[in-house]
Amino acid sequence: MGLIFVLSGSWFIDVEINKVYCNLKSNVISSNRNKEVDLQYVREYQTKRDDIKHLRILLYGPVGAGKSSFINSVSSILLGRISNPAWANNSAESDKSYTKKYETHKIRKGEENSQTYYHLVFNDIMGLEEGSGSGVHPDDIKLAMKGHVKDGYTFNPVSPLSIDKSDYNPEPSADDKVHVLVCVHSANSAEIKASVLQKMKDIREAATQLGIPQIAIMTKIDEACGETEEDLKNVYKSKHLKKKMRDLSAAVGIPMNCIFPVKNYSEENVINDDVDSLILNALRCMINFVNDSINKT
Ligand SMILES: Nc1nc2c(ncn2[C@@H]2O[C@H](COP(=O)(O)OP(=O)(O)OP(=O)(O)O)[C@@H](O)[C@H]2O)c(=O)[nH]1
Ligand SMILES: [Mg+2]
Repeated sequence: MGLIFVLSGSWFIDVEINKVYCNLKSNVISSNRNKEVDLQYVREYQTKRDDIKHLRILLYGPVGAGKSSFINSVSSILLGRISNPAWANNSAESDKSYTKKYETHKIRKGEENSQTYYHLVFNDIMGLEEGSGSGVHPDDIKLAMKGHVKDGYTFNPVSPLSIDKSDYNPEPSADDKVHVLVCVHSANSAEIKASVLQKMKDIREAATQLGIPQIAIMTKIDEACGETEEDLKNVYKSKHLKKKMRDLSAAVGIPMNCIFPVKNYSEENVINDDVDSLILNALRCMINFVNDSINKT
């Protein structure tokens, strides 16, 4: 079922933040040891429900926040080499037309001829933008959460998918529905604009009503401050990032212990343990939240 969080006063928030920071800090200190454990956990994960073959993870957030890069990064970590499935089948990254399509990204176990997949799938969507008529329509995200949006559907910022369209799935299975909603936000961006924030709140409320667990990923921590640019292990020492996470928590109503700072693979051509550790920690927590939720229903 959905997680209900109450942020009641700054004293409570401070205590919670400090507790979370202590836990996270000790995690990061032993991060490389945890990486192998978390990697194995994610690779071997299977749901306990017969009707749900894979966890469906839906990413949403402002344009350019790093949604597609997060999917690419997870794929790279699981494959052990840089891979960019969320940018596949597209002429050029700068074209961006592909971001308008709803697509399920599965990650193959092994190389190209393998027919088996990890039990996590990702749905990447068009980014949220200011005002009506641009960016993904929030109603489309709500339909996607319920499993009504078929793969290949092209988002239309002006009007959401309707029941009479062929891209509308009238009878979604438990597998088609979204199992965890991930808000993606950049640590290196200015305050979220009011109209985007309102859309994010609507989406979150709909997810809560549907009993979908929610977390947030704070991307681009490598660009947000000198300490993390120098060394990602400084992530929980950085006062600047702590403030950014606290601001995000207050703005979107996701508690600090459900916000995960990460750096996506963006320019690298080899994988890196510090990048992997932070992302795997986020994935592991996602899986745990979903398990708590789907095993109850
Ligand atoms: N340095 C750095 N760059 C990042 C990170 N995540 C994403 N980027 C870069 O930010 C840009 C936007 O990333 P995308 O993954 O396309 O963002 P998106 O949210 O999918 O964007 P839309 O689909 O247009 O809404 C790309 O140039 C990425 O390489 C990160 O953690 N660190
Ligand atoms: Mg994208």
